Amino acid sequence: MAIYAIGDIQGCFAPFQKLLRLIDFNPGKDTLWLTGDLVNRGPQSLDVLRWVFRHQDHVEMVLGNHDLHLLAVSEGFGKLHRDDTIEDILNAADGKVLLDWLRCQPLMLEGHGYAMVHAGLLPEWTISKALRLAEEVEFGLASNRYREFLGRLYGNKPTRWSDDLKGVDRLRIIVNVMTRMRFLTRDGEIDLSYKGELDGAPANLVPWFEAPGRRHGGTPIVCGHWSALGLHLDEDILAIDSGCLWGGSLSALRLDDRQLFSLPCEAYREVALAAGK
Ligand SMILES: [Mn+2]
Repeated sequence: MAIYAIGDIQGCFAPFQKLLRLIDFNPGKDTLWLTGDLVNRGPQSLDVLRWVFRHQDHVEMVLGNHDLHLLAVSEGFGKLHRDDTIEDILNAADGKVLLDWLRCQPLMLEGHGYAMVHAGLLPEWTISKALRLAEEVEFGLASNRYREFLGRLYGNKPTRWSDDLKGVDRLRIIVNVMTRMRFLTRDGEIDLSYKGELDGAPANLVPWFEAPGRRHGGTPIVCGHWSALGLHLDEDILAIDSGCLWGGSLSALRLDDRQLFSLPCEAYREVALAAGK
């Protein structure tokens, strides 16, 4: 019995299945933790979503920005981008069932001595506070007013957390931190513009997990979202989006002993796209 955390799959169904064979995943015994962004940009988003739905008793996941984008677009908010690959989900006969299930997945979770979130946490949030804030969003998404929430999801503001924030501003900043953030400015403002590597980042930016005054230490955080960062495994931060979609690799980290399993996905995207998948 083992727990494997797997980074952003983004519709790369074939490498995902190959990775499951590599780790000899046994759904009767093992559990998968998925860092979110199950869908989009890759060629087989619908297959990934169907697989995870079918194996939901053996999978725990957190929502990523692409998952939320899919939900928003499915309700008529936001718009499809040129390189989005989620239309087949929107058109599928079982699409509504899949999307209703996806909408009720958490934004953050904790267990077995670890926490997991798609992008990151603000330094001033403890793990228990962050879990409570995630619940506020989860409640909104699971309630019958979820369309109202999805319709006002997009936007980069507010850029600074305050306990006094209310309403949609409060929910939007929680979502932006947990599903989109990579950097903070040195004075603590959320920066959503720079998405590149650590080397070459503007001097006024600091990665969220190195921001001063962090109050969420002690519980290692599993996250994804930042393929340009690559694998970043240290005591407290386990960032495992190794860029499968971009010809990098898809990674599984066995949480019990931190054994890493990585599958090179070189040129996977080109091959899959050429095959019309
Ligand atoms: Mn993401």
